Amino acid sequence: QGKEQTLGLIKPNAYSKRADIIGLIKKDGFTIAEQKEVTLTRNQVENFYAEHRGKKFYDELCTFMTSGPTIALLLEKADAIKEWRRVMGPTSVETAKKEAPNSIRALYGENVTKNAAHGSDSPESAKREVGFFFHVEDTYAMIKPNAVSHKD
Ligand code: YYY
Ligand code: MG
Repeated sequence: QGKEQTLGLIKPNAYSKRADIIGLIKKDGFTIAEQKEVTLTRNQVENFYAEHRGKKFYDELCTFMTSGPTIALLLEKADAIKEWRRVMGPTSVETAKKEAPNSIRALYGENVTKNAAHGSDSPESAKREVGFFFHVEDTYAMIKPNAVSHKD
């Protein structure tokens, strides 16, 4: 069975728990092919979450996602897209705590917006979202790691 790739994010509210979350990811059998720490700009988040533009939670979501560092992970596993969404748990932390108490969102989420993690939801979104953060020469987003300063 061939491995599949998906894009995982550890969102700003869970940044301080990144070591624990990365431990769970490895325990669940994912390979972390690439990893990058970024603080997203408003424009980058608005592009990343463009499918949600106009929804009532969009502004709060974009503000939250720029509030601190995010860890982007290129995850590999058989059936990685579905597997990572299973490990993350439901979008709503309330639902996650009821239905998937060991999931990342149940353990590290605070509410439906500050829900600790992101995962691509289809092969098409995985391709787009992996390209958003990695293989920078191929993407319009031009997201750079925090550690690299282009002002020097
Ligand atoms: O793919 P997933 O992250 O599980 O949920 P989406 O429906 O794609 O929503 C993206 C993102 O938006 C979600 O992770 C939190 C936020 N959000 C929110 O703040 N309030 C909602 N009612 C729904 C989603
Ligand atoms: Mg989604």
